[in-house]
Amino acid sequence: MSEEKDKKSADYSADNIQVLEGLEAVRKRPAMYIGDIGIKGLHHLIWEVVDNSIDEALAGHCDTIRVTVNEDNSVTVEDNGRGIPTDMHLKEKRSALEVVLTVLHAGGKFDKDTYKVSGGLHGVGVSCVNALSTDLKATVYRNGVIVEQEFKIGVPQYPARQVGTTDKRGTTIHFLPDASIFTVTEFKYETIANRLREMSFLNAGIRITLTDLREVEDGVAKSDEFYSEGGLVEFVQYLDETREKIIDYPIYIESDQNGVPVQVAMNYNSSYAENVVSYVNTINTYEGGTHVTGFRRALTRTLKSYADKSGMLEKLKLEVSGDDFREGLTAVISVKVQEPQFEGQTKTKLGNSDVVGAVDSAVSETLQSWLEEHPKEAKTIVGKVILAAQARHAARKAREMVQRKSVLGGGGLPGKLADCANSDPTICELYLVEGDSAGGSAKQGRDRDFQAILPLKGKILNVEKAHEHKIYDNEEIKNILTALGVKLGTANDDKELDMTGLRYHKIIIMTDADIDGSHIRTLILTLFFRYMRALIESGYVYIALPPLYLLKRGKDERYCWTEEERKMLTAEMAKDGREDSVGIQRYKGLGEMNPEQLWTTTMDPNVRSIKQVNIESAAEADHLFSMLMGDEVAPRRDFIEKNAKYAKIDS
Ligand code: 0RA
Repeated sequence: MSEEKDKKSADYSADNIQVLEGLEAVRKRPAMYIGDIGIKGLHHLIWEVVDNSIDEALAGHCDTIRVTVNEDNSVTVEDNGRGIPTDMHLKEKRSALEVVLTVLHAGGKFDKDTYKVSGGLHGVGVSCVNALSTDLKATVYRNGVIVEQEFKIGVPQYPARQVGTTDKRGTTIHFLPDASIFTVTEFKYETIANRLREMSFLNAGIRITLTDLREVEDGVAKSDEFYSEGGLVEFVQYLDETREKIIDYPIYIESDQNGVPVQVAMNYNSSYAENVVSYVNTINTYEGGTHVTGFRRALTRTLKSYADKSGMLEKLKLEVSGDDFREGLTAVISVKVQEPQFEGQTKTKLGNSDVVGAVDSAVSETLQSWLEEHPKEAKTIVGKVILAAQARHAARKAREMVQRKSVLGGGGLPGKLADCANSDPTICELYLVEGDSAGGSAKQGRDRDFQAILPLKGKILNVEKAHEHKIYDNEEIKNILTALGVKLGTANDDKELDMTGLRYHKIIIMTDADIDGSHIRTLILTLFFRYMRALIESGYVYIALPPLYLLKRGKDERYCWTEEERKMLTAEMAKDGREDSVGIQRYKGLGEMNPEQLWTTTMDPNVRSIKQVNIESAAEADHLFSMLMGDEVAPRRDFIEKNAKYAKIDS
């Protein structure tokens, strides 16, 4: 390095080698940079590119971002920002554009003033996306000219070159993920849409559009536009769209405490669920952390002190707990932290201890004056807290009763459960089956070594509309709990589910392929989502996929799972093109299959396909469940009509 000036050309190649080594490291261990090489990591590429455009927007230079999924599953992200600088970077002997796209973590180094806080979980920059793409093209509109450069697996195909003039400004990044790196290469519209919607709420005033050129109908591509003027307040209104509000307008809190910008919007609804969604630097912190702790502390203390002063708690003979202040609460917390420390199993728990105080003081100050200025609403909230405390006591009694009974009953497995012989939970499966007749077929068809069957009679209780203590009156739910071997904690606190006694690591919901079946499936999923979320998060919950049709011609019998498959196979099996020579049986219910058929199509691990349920976005899942199961009928009907075949809750 001391002879730097004399060895320009040597430096140049040395720099190049360094760059190649950097990108090579990304290709060797992609998971270290983008989390994983599955569906999540694949989508992470989009977030990484969009984050750059969001940063440009937060710096005040860009208001529109367009994301397009192209027919070949490549993605184009366009913005109208200043454009990545394209001038020659003297020390590196290549354009700034090339540096940004090939040097790890180079993204922001030309622009030290920008407060970069979007993204940041991996925060690896667009060079990572470049390394993991077989083709990437950057087009920059800047200073009146258009400059472009193309790359293959991160390697420049030519130096940045001017290709025209323009009066536009902005950056366009087009990339095709490397199929030899990722286990999945198909982008999912809903996943992208959910994240972009979330982004638009978290960054008010930015217009983000999504277009899917893989899905074109009558010449029009599937498309959505996300734009929020009101930011977090609108986010809370969106989450509570289908719930009955008890306060007309969300409470909004914004402050900058010791360099930690804090934004909170919150409201109360008539439901029993707590729905607190939190973000750090626009990353969803599923596991919560210090910002959520600060919020809870301030909420409990401020409301408690107001309630005490109001005298409303005097007649209440019970103790009020923190949970009671959060029943029916919907809140979005968003903080920006310069050097976030992420902890927890999925690295989505904020660890920075100074954030507790920042959020606590922001929330307590604003909330206290809000309560004083809104006495009517304040009274409504305290009334709700009192009801919650009373219901919690009732629920605890009911829960203790149920748990005591199952202990006294000596193991006490439900009579309707056909258990399996094996007792190793890691290989055991529990099928939750709609109806006694299908349950009977499943019992006969199963492999009784590791497959257990629990038939469910009719519809289980809708837990979205019932208070916790009601669920202990419900036979079907009690059967599910005892069969599983889990113990519920309180509602609203998913941490407390006791899974130590869990008897099956695959819990497979098997319902008919009709509207009723999909309703029952959603009821069961709602129960898991609200009371046993840890089971979903651990990847233990699945949906069975029974076939829709059986095609027959002579001895040739084939099953189809989709309408498309039916058309294709019918054409294939048809003799001399005569499709009426193929017999079609449409399965309306599981009960129409005999045990053997049920085994070969839906239960045999070697051939069945089952969908694993996952929670991509807790906020989105909550919105979906409240919509499907809540009070307002119109959006639900709309949803069911659009998704008559499957409720899209899982991957
Ligand atoms: C470095 C410096 C400047 C802008 C950007 C990067 C930039 C990066 C991306 C990535 C996607 N869109 C982007 N837009 C801008 C600012 C340089 C200046 O002062 O003009």
